[in-house]
Amino acid sequence: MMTEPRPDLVIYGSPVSPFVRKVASLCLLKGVPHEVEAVNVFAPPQWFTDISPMKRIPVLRDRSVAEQGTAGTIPDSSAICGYIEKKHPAPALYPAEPAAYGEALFIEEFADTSLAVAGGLGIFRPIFFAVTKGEAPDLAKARDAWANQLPPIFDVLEARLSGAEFFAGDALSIADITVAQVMLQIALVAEMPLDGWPALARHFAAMFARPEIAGPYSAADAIIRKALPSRFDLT
Ligand SMILES: N[C@@H](CCC(=O)N[C@@H](CS)C(=O)NCC(=O)O)C(=O)O
Repeated sequence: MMTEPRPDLVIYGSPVSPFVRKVASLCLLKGVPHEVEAVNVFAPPQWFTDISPMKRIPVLRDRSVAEQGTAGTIPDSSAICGYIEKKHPAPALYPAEPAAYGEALFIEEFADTSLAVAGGLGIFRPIFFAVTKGEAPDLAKARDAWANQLPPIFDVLEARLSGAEFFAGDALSIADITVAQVMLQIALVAEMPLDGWPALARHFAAMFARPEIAGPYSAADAIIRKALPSRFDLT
């Protein structure tokens, strides 16, 4: 029987992390072979602590550089995606034009920080972490985040899309991938009515229709649905 060669790129983490899924989507869109190797970031083995200075997932290993130790490893999804773009330039997932490039990096950062804090710490964790501990989900906290923290963030995204299909440079980029995977962190545990943000709603649906976005999300969904069969209505 033929076996697939071992891919050079290993993403350490879990598809439950939006930042792991962001890197996986970038690899899929570029057709770059990769694998996701499970690491529990809340009880990490020593070898992982050694390569993750911020104690976070994901960390990338490029086995073509080194198979162990710090050499050949890169922490942080943004650094990882920049590395993969340089190593596998086609198809380009960062705009070439300077202003569009700057906008793409800003939207990536905005999604990684503001959106991820509101959606991850405000909604995903109070629901899912509670359920995995056998506690009742903190729906009051999640509802407050949905009602008060997310709308100003969605307003920024809606305004910067300004009706376009993509966030930067009229083409799919790291900005679209990141926004989609971080928004999907909310969708793992809650309904996502985006009626007040039509361009963002269209963008979200179009991104989810892509197998390179939906595939990593399905891997997370399979894990979440075991503990939480259905999603909550936060309205
Ligand atoms: N800016 C980092 C964020 C990574 C991050 O926050 N990962 C979370 C999982 S989604 C984590 O590892 N958290 C561990 C912790 O909070 O202790 C990136 O883009 O990679």
